[in-house]
Amino acid sequence: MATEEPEMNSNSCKREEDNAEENNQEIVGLESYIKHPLQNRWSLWFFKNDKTKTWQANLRLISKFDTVEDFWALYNHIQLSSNLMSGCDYSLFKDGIEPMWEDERNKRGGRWLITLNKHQRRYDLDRFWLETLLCLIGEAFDDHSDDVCGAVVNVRTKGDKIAVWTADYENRDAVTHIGRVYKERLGIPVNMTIGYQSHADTATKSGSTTKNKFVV
Ligand code: MGP
Repeated sequence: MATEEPEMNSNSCKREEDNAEENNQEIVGLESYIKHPLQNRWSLWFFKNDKTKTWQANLRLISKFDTVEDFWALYNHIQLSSNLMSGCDYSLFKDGIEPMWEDERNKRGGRWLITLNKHQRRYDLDRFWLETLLCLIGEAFDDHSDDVCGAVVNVRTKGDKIAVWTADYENRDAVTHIGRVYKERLGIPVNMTIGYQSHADTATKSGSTTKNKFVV
């Protein structure tokens, strides 16, 4: 009996090995066709400035995605921001949030704004926007990623803009953490500051600038 035990064990080990091998094959098999899920579903919007229409009527939903693969399929299918006509925007927002100040999830919020000079369209616009998209879909802001609503790129002759929109300008910790991480991810030098403005201030501004609630 005592001699049978190791044999039984080695048999059962063998069987476990076989199972593990089969399971591994199964995992490798599944890996190759299951898409990699994102934490959130995202909507990509496009804005084209048709002056005969209202601002809201110029806004169009392009598509939604919730996997890494579908993100790249969409990204590779559409024009780079630098190829868009002036006056156009892309917006990427969490599913269910419309890319406008009025949305319930935006109306108490604000944005970290990156203003680009004219030379930066050529060198920075597309890589900054892609990095912004990756920050969003990759939930780069740790515990504060829930405060992120979306991001917008405005293509404008006077200078392009990119912004990350957050839910509540009173959430100081979330806003400043998001700003610090975002600035670092874009590789903006420490001696250059970026500002955060509330949508309420932006929507009611009278001059060309809106006062910053925070800077990093
Ligand atoms: P814009 O497109 O964000 O910036 O806002 P742009 O074109 O650089 O203009 P500037 O004013 O920042 O120099 C342009 C205009 O679009 C605003 O003045 C609003 O009339 C309208 N608009 C922009 N946004 C983001 C909204 C919004 O969320 N809701 C509504 N109702 N109008 C908006």
